[in-house]
Amino acid sequence: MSISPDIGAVTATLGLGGNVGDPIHAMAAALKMLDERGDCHVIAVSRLYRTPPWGKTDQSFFYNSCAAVKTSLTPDALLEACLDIEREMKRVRVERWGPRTLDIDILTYGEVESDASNLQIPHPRMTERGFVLLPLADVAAYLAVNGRLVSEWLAEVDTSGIEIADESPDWWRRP
Ligand code: PH2
Ligand code: MG
Ligand code: MG
Repeated sequence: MSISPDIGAVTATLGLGGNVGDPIHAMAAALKMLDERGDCHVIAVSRLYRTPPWGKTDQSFFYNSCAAVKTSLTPDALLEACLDIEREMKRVRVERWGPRTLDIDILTYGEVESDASNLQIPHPRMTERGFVLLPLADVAAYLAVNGRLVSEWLAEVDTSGIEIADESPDWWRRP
C-alpha cells in the first residue's frame, strides 16, 4: 500500500442542493469533508446559485451547486460517502422532492452508465433541470451526457428565476 494514495482514476460530477436550515453551510461542509478524504479530491466547484423549487413548488427556494471530484472510489463507495455526509448533516428524508438540508447526487462518473436500482448514472433527471445544468456548465460545459454536451442540454431548459448567489468558485472554502 502506498502512503499517498493514487487519487485520480476517475472524474465524477456531483450536484448539491438544500433549502432547510443553512444549506450554504451544509454544502460547503460537505465539499470540505469530501476533499479531506484521501480517496477524493475536489478539483472544481461551480458558483453558488439560488433556485426556484422544481417538482414540488410549494417550498422554499434552494441553493444549488455542482462539483467535479477526482476519486479512486467505486460509484457505490462514492454514493456511500455522499450518503454518510448527508446523514452527518442530519438530513431527514420526509417526502420525495420535498424540503431537505442537504442533497448530494452523483450526476456522472467517468463514462460509466449504470441502471442499478440504488444508483442510476448519469442521473436520470439531470438533463431536464436548470438548477443542475447551470452550475454544472461552470465546471463541465463540454462534458458529454447522453450524447450531448452539458452546454447543449442547458440551452434547452428553463432557467428562469435562477440567480447567482455567490460569484466566487471558492465560496465553499470561506470560514
Ligand atoms: N432537488 C429536488 C427537487 N427540487 N429544486 C431545486 N431548485 N433544487 C434542488 O436541488 C431540488 C429541487 C430533489 O432532489
Ligand atoms: Mg436530488
Ligand atoms: Mg439525492
